Amino acid sequence: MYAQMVKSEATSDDPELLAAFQARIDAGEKIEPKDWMPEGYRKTLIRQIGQHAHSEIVGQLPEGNWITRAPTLERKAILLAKVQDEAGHGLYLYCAAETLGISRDEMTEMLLDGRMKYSSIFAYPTLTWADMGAVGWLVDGAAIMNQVPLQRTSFGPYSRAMIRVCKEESFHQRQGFDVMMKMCAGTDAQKRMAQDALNRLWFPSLMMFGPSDKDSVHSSQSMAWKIKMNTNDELRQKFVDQTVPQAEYLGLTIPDETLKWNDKKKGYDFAEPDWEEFFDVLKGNGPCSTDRIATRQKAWDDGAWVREAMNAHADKKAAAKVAAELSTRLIPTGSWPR
Ligand code: FAQ
Repeated sequence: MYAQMVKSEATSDDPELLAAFQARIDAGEKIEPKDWMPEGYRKTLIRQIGQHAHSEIVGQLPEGNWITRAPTLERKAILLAKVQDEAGHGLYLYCAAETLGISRDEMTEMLLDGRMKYSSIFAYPTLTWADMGAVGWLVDGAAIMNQVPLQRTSFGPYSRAMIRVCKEESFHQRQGFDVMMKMCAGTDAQKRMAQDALNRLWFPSLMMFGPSDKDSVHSSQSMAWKIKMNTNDELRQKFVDQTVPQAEYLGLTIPDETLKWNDKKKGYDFAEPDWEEFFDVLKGNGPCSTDRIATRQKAWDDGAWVREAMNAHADKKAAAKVAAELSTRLIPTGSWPR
């Protein structure tokens, strides 16, 4: 439905402008906030960047849960830094979306009332310390696979935000793999914990790339506009091909009996996630969906007084500026009382 809407909005724009816009995209030029853009391009970006920002913010919750329970001071400091990075990613992304004419407040309200989504992966719980390793290894690994190409996306502010985000995600992925290496070299119980984390998070990680290409509503238009650089299935395949040898190195088993190297395609054949479960999570029925939104709602409500105070301060400063300008215009400086 959205694809149809995007198409009709795009065609309702002046065809000459549309052709010139597409030519800029095809030539690899960056589109900047003040440039002309089709309404559908703007809306698609707000949807994708906004959802991406919400994912970074909601994504802090499953990890924040483990800061007080990290096994050593060093692990605590590392996890704390990672969670702070995710907050920073959310903020760059909200800023990038704001250049398209929507405010962070509006986007937050849309998340809270269900008009905007966050990544399905964060609707799953983190049950043990090994999940902190698996989140870094698999979830950040999937995020990097998706976001490295987005550094070349056509919208300037989004592509520039992605450059910094990817550098930090790469550190996150390595810290997760490091936790997994430690667990896998530890006691039998620790290794079992690592295997259990992989078992629970493998398919939800594959879902992060979105539905299979045949069910992806936005891919073709988004790729024509270079908002997306690859299809969902292309990136999922690359992720599997990269991750299987890493699991072998750890001595862990990917929970997929059908997993097999396919020499013809030079990649693995693998089982699809349960798409029914995926679409159910998208409807807000994931194991932690209610809790995640309730936590964001509480943070939003608790922060209301800060937003009000900052707005009042900004209004006061603006009023003082206008008053100062008026007074210099009305009273010539030479005649100011001494
Ligand atoms: N979860 O037509 P498509 C991270 C929705 S950041 C929820 O294929 P599209 C960092 C989609 O919105 C992770 N919804 O859609 C971190 C659409 O619904 P709508 C976030 C999903 O946009 C790590 C419908 O399904 N990354 O992890 C999902 O072309 C550790 C149809 O799908 C990004 O956001 C999903 N997994 O492709 C933080 C990257 N997949 O909007 C903390 C940027 C699909 O019409 C700890 N985004 N949907 O109602 C993208 O690359 C794309 O938006 C896709 C989806 C690939 C996610």
